[in-house]
Formats: sequence, structure tokens, C-alpha cells
Amino acid sequence: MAVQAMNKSISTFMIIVAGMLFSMSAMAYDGSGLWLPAARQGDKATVISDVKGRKAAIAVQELRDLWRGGESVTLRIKRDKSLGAEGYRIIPGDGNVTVTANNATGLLYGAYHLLRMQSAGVGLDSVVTEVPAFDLRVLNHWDNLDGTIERGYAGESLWKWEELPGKISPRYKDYARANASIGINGVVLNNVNASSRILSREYLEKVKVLADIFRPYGIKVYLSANFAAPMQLDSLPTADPLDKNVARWWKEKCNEIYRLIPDFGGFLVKANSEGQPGPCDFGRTHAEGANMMARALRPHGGKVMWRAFVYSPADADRAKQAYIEFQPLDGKFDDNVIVQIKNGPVDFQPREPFSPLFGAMPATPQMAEFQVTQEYLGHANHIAFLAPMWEEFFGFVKPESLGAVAGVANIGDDDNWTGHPMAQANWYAFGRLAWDPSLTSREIVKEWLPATVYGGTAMPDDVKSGLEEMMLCSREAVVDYMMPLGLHHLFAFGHHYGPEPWCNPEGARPDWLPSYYHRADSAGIGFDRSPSGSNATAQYPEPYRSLYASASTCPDELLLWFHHLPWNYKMRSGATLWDELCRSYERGCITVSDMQKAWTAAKPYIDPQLYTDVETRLATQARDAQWWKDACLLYFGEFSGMPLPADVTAPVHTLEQLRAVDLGITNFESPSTSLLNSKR
Ligand code: GCW
Repeated sequence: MAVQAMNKSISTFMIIVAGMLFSMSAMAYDGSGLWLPAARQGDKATVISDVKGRKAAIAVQELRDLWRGGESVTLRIKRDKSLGAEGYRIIPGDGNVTVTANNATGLLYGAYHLLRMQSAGVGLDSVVTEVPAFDLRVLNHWDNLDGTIERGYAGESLWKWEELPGKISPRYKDYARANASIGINGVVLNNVNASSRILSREYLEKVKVLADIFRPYGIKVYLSANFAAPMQLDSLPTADPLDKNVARWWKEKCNEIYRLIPDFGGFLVKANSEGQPGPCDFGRTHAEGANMMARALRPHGGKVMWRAFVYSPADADRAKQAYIEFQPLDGKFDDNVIVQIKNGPVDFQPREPFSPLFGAMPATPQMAEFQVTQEYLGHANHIAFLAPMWEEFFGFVKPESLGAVAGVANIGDDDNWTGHPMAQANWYAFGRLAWDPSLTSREIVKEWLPATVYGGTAMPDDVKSGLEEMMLCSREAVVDYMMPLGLHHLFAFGHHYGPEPWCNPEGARPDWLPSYYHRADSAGIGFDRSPSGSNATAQYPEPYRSLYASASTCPDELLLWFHHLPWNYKMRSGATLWDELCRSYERGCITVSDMQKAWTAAKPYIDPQLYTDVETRLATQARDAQWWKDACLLYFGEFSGMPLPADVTAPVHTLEQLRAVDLGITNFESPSTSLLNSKR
């Protein structure tokens, strides 16, 4: 796949990181520099290239400013089919490193590869050949035209629509550069809950400006399209995809877009999902709707990314619904449609099994949608490094079976881009895995930490590995203190931050309520999706179908996703289900306190502002972990009627106190520290 280091050692040189002294300490740290090295003062590196154009010029400039390897770098176009449109080869030599590719895009990626090795302190002692696993590696922004971001926790939208096209924020270029440095080559600018206005002439002229800025960084622009746009923008009486006038409207709209943006990528569509319009409103199928748009894009080479995130109550189990609606459409989509499927069958929970739709539509191109923004993993308050979640996914769904990957961005206009400084790692990891899904989480964190957090400092190895562990265990910690053993959707209504397993607002859709998912009663807990329950397990291919169907073979981490079991059910460990549940919550809290210790140990080596920011957020995370543990154990304890095992510490809250916390639909307030302290 992507990395084939040829065993032809030409020369060995260590890239010198010392000397590039931790420039952050000299400047005020604001996190805006991400993982990219700061420009050095004085001498420029020698870069040799006769490749024309903006892209190559950027590659040359980046290396001149940032390469500190000592060797000169030569960038050269060299035809090589095996490298495709974006791959590159890096060849070390005596006093010179050569990067070759079929085009300037490959050279740009090669340049960023060299800089990445430099930041990670990795020596280049053999030829490196890289080809991306997916042609399309795209960020989905859920940004609204009014500047708000759905599920965004890092400020407002980066896109200043009211200023465009006249005023151009320097951050547009910084954003493109950051993406290019990790191989992201597509950007959907607006929310899938799409305003039709993005397709108006006025907005397309703004979009064009962004597309022009992104192009030299190898990034194409895509837009989320509202299926009812012909009705909303131009008062057509219908948006029926089989109506000639509707089809003509989309063709003309595409012609208009491509006149402005010749390399426009295409549309992302959320149709007939959560109230969005779609072809089913007119008695047509998802395929008929998608194909109509695909035919308007086809002459221009554009694509439709059609989301499979649907859950109309065709079945009593929400986890089955997307499969029921989409699987029968296999083979019915045009070949420039790609069906975009969330990693799990419900909705970006801290842990889900993979969606059974993957692999179930062999005649249809598919892509995976990950959520980089932490809607369900503690927003911008918790460290939850998500590479392990995505690595887990690729353990089930083979990259070869996918045409592309998308990530719902965690980026906003905060100075540090992502709210939580450590959440930059998730943007980074998404890009790296979209390029090379065979990378391990550890490999990624070993690149990201020195590039972002401690590069050039004298941090001792044990402190470094403490930070690596802190990142690597963080997602599992969130699972443990929020929803262990396959539990899911125990969140308070609306904001998806705090715990509210009892949540039951009047008139809410049952499948938005925790009790729909946990089904706790005096007999036990969990959602029976086995053949004796909803039989969702039957949607899975073997070996998973059989593995998940029986509680005795179902992995512990998915047990309550697939089974409703008695509180005293005997687990593999020998403990009862109740005791194991309690210990999982306890373990989650303990892990967060270990993460705090790892961070504290790193204090002398970290920029003070960064240190304090993360320290404060970790304190919130620790408090929230306790809140989750107490809420879930006190609430479920009312059903189990069983005491906490002796090795689990007592709650610091009472259920009454936690039920009284106002978790209003959009605002939340975690229980105050004073409440926690008073109980300790
Ligand atoms: O995860 C859920 C979110 C919605 C989102 C929806 C989707 C954009 O709670 O905010 O809407 O999924 O993916 O369409």
C-alpha cells in the first residue's frame, strides 16, 4: 500500500532537530502554527527545481524556509505510473535529496513528507515511496452561512461569508496549507443541513475565491446541496428528480458553477434525513435523486457524495434502518455517485461496531464518514485522540473496499483552530489515515507530538512516552467513563455533552432518548440485537454475524450493543456484569487522573500557555468523568439493586443532585467544582 521503503540504503543522515530550538518559547504561543515548523531566520535551504506553476513554487518555498536537513533538495517531475496522480518518491543521496513525482501535486506532498520527518526527528536512510490509499480525502465542514457551526466547539466558521469575495482572511491560505501538509485534498465548505443559498450566484462568487486559494494546495472545493434548491432558489413547483425542469435546473446550475470553478469537486447531499428534503418526498428513491444530480455533474467530472445517514422508522431498531433503505439500491447508482456511510450504524458514538452497510453493496462505490469534531466525546473539553477509533474501524472495513474517506471537521476560527489544543491531533490523524490507513495510532502520535508539543526541547524519553500514552489511552478512557461495554447514546438531549440516562423530554422522538438504547430494567441492561431481539446481527457478514449473535462470543466492548443481559450475568473475567460495569466507569476516571499526571510531568518542557490551557481542560475532563460515572452508576444502580464492588470508589454526587443539573436543550453546565468538592 502506501509506504514501501525500498531497501536500498543510499546514504544515512539524521535530520537535525537540535538547533531548531523550541521557537514557541520565544514567541507567544497561540496554537495557530499547528504541526508545521516555524519559519527559520537567516539562511535558506538550497532547493533545485525547474518545475513551473504555483504548486511547485509552494513546494520550493516551503523547503527553502523550513528544511534544516543540511542537504540540498531537488524536485523533479519523472513519469512513473505506479505513483499515480498524487504519489511521490524521496531518494536520499550524497548531500542532496531528490523528490520525484508525476506532477507538482506529488512534489508538494513529497516536500511536506520531508518536513514531517524533520519534525519527528526521523532519519532518511532509504528510498521512500508513497501513494495515497484513497483518491479522495475530504473534510466536511458543518458550517452554516451565518457563521455558526453545527457541532463545532472551536469558535465560529472560518469562512467569513459576509466579507467575501472582497476581503480575504489570511487564514484561508493557512488552512489550505495545513490540509495539504497532511494530504487532505477536498473540502466541503458548508453544513450538510444545507442552506440553498450557497448555490446562489452571490455565494458561488464567494466560493470561487476560496477555491482559487485552495487550488495550488491540491484542494478541491465541494458544496453540500439542499435537494429542494430548485424550489427554494428559483421557485420551481417541485424538486422531483424525474421532472425534466428539475433536471435542467441542476444542469444549468452545474454549468454556472464550473464556469466559475473549473475544478469544482461536486456535491455532498443529506437527503430525507432528520427533516432534510430528498427524492423520497416525491416518491423517488435515493438512487434516482443521486443520479439526477450526478448526470448534471458528469460532463464536468464532478461527483455526488450521497449520505446514507437515514433512519426513517422502517424497523423498530434504528441501527438497522440505513441498511434496510440503502442495501437494496446496490448497483442502481451512477458511477460518479459515492455513498457516504458513517463508521457505525447509529451516530458517531464513543464506540460502535462498524456499519453493516460497508461491504454490503458490492456494486456501489462507498466511502466512510468519520467525525473529527467531538460531538459525542466531550466537545473541546476532553482529550480524546481518535486515531485508535479509526484504526479499529480499518481493522473491520478493508480500505481497498472504499473509494474515499470524509471527516467532519473540528475546525473553527479560534486562534488554535480546534478549541482544545490537543484536538489538533485529530485533524492531523484524520489526514494521515486518509492517506495511509495502515499507519498505527502510535506512529501518528509519534509524529504529531514532537511537531506540535515538544519539538526541539530536552524532554526526557519517559516524559515523552507518558504523553504518548496519555494520547493513546484517551479515547478508551472516554468510552470507559461514558459508555463502556457497548452502551451508547446516554447523552442529555440536544447538546450531547453530559450524562442523562434518565432523559425523557415530552414529545421527543423515542430513538433520540437514552432509554431507547440502554433499555435498563430490573431484569438487566442492553439492546437485544441478537436473532431473538431486533436481529440486527443478521445484517453483518460472517464471521461477525455469528460472533455478535451470541453473548458468549460477542466481544465485551460491544456486549450491551448487541445483548440485553441480567445484572448478574457472568462476564469473561468472572465478575458479574454489574461489577464489571462499575469497574469500567472507575477505570475511566483513574485513566483521566493518570493523564493529568503525564501532563504535569511534562510541565517544564512545554510552553506555559499551552501547559495551562490543557491542564485546565484536563481538570474539567476529570470532573466530567466523575459526573458520568456517578450519574450512570447511581441511575443504573436503581435497576440492578446491587451495591458497588468494594474496589470502586463511592459516588461524590447524589442522583437527586445530578438530576437537578440543568442540561437545557442547548446550554449545559457541568456540576460545579464546589459541589464535587463538598462531597469529597
Ligand atoms: O450526529 C448527528 C448530529 C447532527 C448532524 C447529523 C448528521 C448535521 O447530531 O447535528 O447534522 O448527525 O450527521 O447529519
